[in-house]
Amino acid sequence: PPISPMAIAFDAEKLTLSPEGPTLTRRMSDLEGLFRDHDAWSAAASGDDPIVYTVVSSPVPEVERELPQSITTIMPGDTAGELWMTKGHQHPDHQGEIYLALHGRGGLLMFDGERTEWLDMLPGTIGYIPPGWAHRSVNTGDEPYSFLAVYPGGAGHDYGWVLERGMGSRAFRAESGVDLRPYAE
Ligand code: PAN
Ligand code: ZN
Repeated sequence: PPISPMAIAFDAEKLTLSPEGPTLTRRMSDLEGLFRDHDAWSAAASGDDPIVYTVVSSPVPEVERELPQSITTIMPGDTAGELWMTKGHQHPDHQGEIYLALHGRGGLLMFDGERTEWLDMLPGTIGYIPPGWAHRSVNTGDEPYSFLAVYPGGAGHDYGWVLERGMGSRAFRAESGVDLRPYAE
């Protein structure tokens, strides 16, 4: 059954939602096949296996016609220079999505299978993900990067799409913040 209208308290300092739904934690070992340097990834995954990002959800369920939200926090870091990032996914039925940057510095990398787009995400930036664009978030700074996502409950997450096709570009640490390089290089 659909849930009732509700207020969700957002703490802008702690970046928490209350009430809160499930929290997802992704460690380095959950990110197999994503970083360019497989050996560096493998060493980190089998070593201290750091937390790379967390996703805190609101209680709104991920079902058709609902409009859930979540806050993703990506830790600062890089693996052989490649900035820490989310796995990235495509929505199977190509629904759009909205991100609002809350804290830190980040980027929103999008790929439609041919074209790549990069948006700098600073607190207050709304990043719009149009239908059919796979999306990955990257922490380009030296503190945690957090953003709110709002998406159709039936959107789903196709991670295989990104494993198969990549994201067009990869984001590496640079003095200016980020160096975007073609995926294959
Ligand atoms: C976001 C992402 C979240 C984690 O809520 O799911 O940032 O990224 P991955 O799902 O790629 O691991 C979203 O885009 N939802 O649709
Ligand atoms: Zn999404």
